[in-house]
Amino acid sequence: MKAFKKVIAVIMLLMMLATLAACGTSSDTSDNDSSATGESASASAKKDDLIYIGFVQVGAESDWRMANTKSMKDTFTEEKGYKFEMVDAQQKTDKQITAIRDFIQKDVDYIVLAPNTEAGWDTVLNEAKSAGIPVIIVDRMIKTNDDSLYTAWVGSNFKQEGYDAVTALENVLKEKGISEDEEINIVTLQGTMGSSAQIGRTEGFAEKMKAHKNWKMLDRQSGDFTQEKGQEVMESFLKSYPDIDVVIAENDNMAFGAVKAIKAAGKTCGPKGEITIISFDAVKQAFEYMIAGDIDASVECNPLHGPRVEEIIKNLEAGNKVEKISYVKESVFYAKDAKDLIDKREY
Ligand code: GYE
Repeated sequence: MKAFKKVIAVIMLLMMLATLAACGTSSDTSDNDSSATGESASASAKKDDLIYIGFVQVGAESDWRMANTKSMKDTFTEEKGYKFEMVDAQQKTDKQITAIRDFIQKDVDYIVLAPNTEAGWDTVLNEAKSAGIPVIIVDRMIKTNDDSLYTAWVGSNFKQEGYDAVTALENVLKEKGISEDEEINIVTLQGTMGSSAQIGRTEGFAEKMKAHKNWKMLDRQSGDFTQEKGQEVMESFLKSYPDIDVVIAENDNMAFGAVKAIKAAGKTCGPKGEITIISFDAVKQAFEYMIAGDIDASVECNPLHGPRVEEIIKNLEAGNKVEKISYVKESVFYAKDAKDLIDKREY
């Protein structure tokens, strides 16, 4: 793709120069004009050497997202040969679709898409395909029947993370000495509805919790992956349900909001508290909350995708085949280990 574009660019440049040379012979100001043209031609040739990447980001809703944006920006620098442009879609799928169309207009070399929600991508990705622009999907996934609409995807196995949250809760309850006959009342703060991270975590948790007859899901509502909304939803849960034992927060930031709501309601949480909190992401601040004794465990979700996407692009540039789907390896962290691990956390 890149090579083809370069050939076109060189042909166009040669045609331009030929036209200008022809003009130059019949113009009085030929010297000035041709030297000026020579300069801008070499400058644009240099710019053409950069690999132009259009990154369509979800938003800035969480610590995870900020770390993800930083990883992309730190990776795709001009020194390393990239022209990088990012659109923050403020958690709006339609803004992302518009951003893709803009990048097609700008004729970028690659579109990197972190889709907000899974549905509705076929039309715009077909447009990218017709324009010959490869699309690399990162983090969340899209739902499509046409695999040719994207070149590769890299991200987390969100369903596995849901399973891991069940294991984490089993371990925490055991640690707290709670038996399998006690009824455990659970509420879930869900992520953005229709996003892969929400769907996988909700489904994974629901599937594995069936093994525990004493676990009861009282309610599930979306806090849209933000601290503010997480807090709001938790406040309403606390009003509706006086006997919550466990909060599953589908990301750390909503868990931070939940901690605030729980404390404001005069209740306690964490390893020594009344309400157990299990969250997802395991960002650095979650380790601080675990050390403070407010969160019990966090299921890791790694946001450092910049180098992974770069690897894919380098391979494509070299004409190598790339993996269509690659998952990142992740684990679970518990409050009791947080102090020893916090300094090693990269995000
Ligand atoms: O868990 C959350 C963020 O898609 C994995 O999005 C990502 C999720 C992450 O807002 O914090």
